[in-house]
Amino acid sequence: MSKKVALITGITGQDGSYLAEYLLSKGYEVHGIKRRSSLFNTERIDHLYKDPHEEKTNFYLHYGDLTDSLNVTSVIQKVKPDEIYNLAAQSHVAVSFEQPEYTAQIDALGTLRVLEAVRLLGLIDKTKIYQASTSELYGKVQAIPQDEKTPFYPRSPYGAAKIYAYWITVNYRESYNMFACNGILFNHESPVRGETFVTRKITRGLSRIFFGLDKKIYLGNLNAKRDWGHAEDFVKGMYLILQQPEPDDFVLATGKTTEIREFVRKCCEKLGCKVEFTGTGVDEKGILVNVELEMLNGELKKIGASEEIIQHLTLNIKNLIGKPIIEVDPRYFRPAEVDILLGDATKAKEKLGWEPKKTLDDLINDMLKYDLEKSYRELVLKKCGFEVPRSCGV
Ligand code: NDP
Ligand code: GDR
Repeated sequence: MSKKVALITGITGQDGSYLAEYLLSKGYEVHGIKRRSSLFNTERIDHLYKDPHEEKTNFYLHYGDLTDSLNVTSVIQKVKPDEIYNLAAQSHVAVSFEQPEYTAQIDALGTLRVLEAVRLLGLIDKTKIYQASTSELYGKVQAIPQDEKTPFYPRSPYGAAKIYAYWITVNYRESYNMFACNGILFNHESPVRGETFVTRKITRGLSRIFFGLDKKIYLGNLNAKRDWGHAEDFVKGMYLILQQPEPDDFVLATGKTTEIREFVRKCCEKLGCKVEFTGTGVDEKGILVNVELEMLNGELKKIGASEEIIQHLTLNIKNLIGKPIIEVDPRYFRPAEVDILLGDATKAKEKLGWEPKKTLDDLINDMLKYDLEKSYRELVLKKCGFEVPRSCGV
């Protein structure tokens, strides 16, 4: 049997990189669309690349952009994929308030361009399409928990663009008999989550603070609650959605929700530290009130941190007792907020046999291990006289 061919838009993003790795492990030939940029933007997938001059590869990249219909059509014509995973998006909710039109161009019309290309190229009977829909569609939630039947009420230009993408996917399925499906995915994170999303901002920020590289993390709304899973589990669900006999839409979620404040507390506990929140609204602060060195040691060993990291942290963290390490900055408040998301993935469990394997604890362990190692490397460079500048993107 010839190998299956997949095309992933957004392959350089968090989900694209996990999905590419997963499909390659299943023997797929994987093609991805990457944007031209003035600096390399393939850090998350570099480990998958093989120089075709030197060895055989199943992994190919094509320049492209979802704003460019001709380009989308010509890549699909060249690749003739069995499966398209449309993951490309301006995916940051807060940024969508600053760039609403651009967000609609990619997240709404970009999806239309993919669907229409498949139709115009006569690939309807060959190519299955996965659309990256989102729990942001529920926005101002109409029921708790949310499942496939819960009405949508988006609260951002991102959510509004994604609702168009959701319905145009359903419409192409019903109008043209296309195998086009929505995965309505609740938040999922990983060590390679973008650094401006709240979980990564916290694990990265705490790691830098605990090595003495930063003093504080500035956050927005600490009251929001999210249903956080691990990207590694969620991309397996995307794959399963396209392996069903009939096209359909599925919620993927963990069924547990956690407040932002609680996520901070949990991360600190993993490092033997206790954080107490005092004040309200913009005056709220998270103060590091206690460190249990034995616990710090034990927890770090559990997550697999190296001896050097444990030694450095043991020395540093004591100096932080009594210091405010979290502060609220209203700059991160959104014009409209999604207060709570909590998904019910019963349909995915029953029909796809999909269930998340990694817990929130596992997720935090993975993220902290990665970020502690990254911060330690930065500290070592600093000690050798090489300053590592802070990114201005955060
Ligand atoms: P990321 O932001 O990490 O990745 C987005 C990808 O889209 C990147 O590869 C990015 O390229 C690419 N992209 C952005 N704009 C364009 C464009 N104009 N043309 C082509 N490619 C573009 O997102 P995630 O991996 O977290 O999410 C994947 C998808 O799933 C997105 O559609 C997101 O909206 C959706 N989603 C995500 C959830 C989550 O919790 N992660 C939950 C539910 C839905 P570059 O690297 O060059 O910026
Ligand atoms: P979200 O993720 O908006 O749910 O979208 P994000 O991590 O950006 O925000 C989650 C919640 O945390 C609050 N928050 C902050 N958020 C950010 N980014 N930075 C902060 O400093 C901060 N402080 C508090 C937010 O207000 C929000 O309530 C993600 C994206 O991956 C989308 O593409 C995807 O569709 C949804 O998840 C499901």
